[in-house]
Amino acid sequence: MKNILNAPFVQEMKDATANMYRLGWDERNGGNISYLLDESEVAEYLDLSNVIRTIPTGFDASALIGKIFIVTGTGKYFKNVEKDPETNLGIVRIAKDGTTAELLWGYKDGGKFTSEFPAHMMSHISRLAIDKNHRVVMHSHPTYTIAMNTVCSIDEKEFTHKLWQSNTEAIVVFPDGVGILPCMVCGTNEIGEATAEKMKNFRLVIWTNHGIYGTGTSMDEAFGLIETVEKTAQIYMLTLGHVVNVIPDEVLKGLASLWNLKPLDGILK
Ligand code: 2HA
Ligand code: ZN
Repeated sequence: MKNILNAPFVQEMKDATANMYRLGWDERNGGNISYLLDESEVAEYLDLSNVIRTIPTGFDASALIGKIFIVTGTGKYFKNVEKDPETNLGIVRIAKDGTTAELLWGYKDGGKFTSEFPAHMMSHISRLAIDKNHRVVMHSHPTYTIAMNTVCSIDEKEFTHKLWQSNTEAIVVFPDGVGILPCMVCGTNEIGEATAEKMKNFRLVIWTNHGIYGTGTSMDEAFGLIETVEKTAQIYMLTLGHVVNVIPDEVLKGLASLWNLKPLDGILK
C-alpha cells in the first residue's frame, strides 16, 4: 500500500487550500472543497474495506452511493491543511443506504466533513448529470466578489454582463455566466438544494453576502473559474464610479465567436 500523504489528490487539496488562504479568500474556517476520487486510485493507498466510522449525511445522497470524496473538515482552517492533512481533511464514501458516509481516512481528531456537505454533494449530483467528467466543488469567500455582490443587483444576467464588460477574459472563461442565490442561511439542506438547482445551469454560483461556488472537471478548472471572477470583481470594484471604457457587446460577441463559445442568452445586444 502506498503512503496516502504522497497521493496526488491529497497534494492537490493541500495546494488549493494553501493558495486560497494566501490569496485572502478563506479566513479562519471559511471555505470548503470536495473532490470526487477514482476508486481504483484510492485503492492504491487505502484498504477500502476498512471503515473507520460512519457519519450521517443528513440528506438523501442515493445518487452518489459508492462514490468516494476527499473533503475539507468542518471548523478546520485552510491555513492548516498543508501541515496536517490527516486532521483537516477526510476521505468518505457514500454508503449503500445513501444517508451515511463511511470514513476511510482523516478527520483524525474525531471531526467530520464541512457544514456545507449538503450543498457540495447536491452540486456534485447536478454537475455529474451534465458532465460525467465533473469532479470538484469548491466554495470560497473571495473579498472582491463579495464586495461586488454587495453593491450590484443579484440579477444573474445583469451581474454576468458587468463582469464580462470589465475584463476580456471573463466571457471566455465563463460564457455560461454566473448564477446567484439571494442571502440565505448557510449550512442547511435548503441552501444545498437551491445551489444544486442553480448548478444545473451554471458552474459558478454566488451566495449573496457570503461567497462563491466553483465547479469543474479538475481542481485547476474550479479554482480558475473562481480566480477569474475574483480578478474581474476586483477590477470592477477598483473602477466603480470612475468607468470610462467598458468592453462593448460587439467585442464580447467577437470573443465568443473567436473561441467558439455560446454566451448565456439574453445578455448581449
Ligand atoms: O465552512 O465557508 O459556508 C465555513 C464556510 C461556511
Ligand atoms: Zn462559506
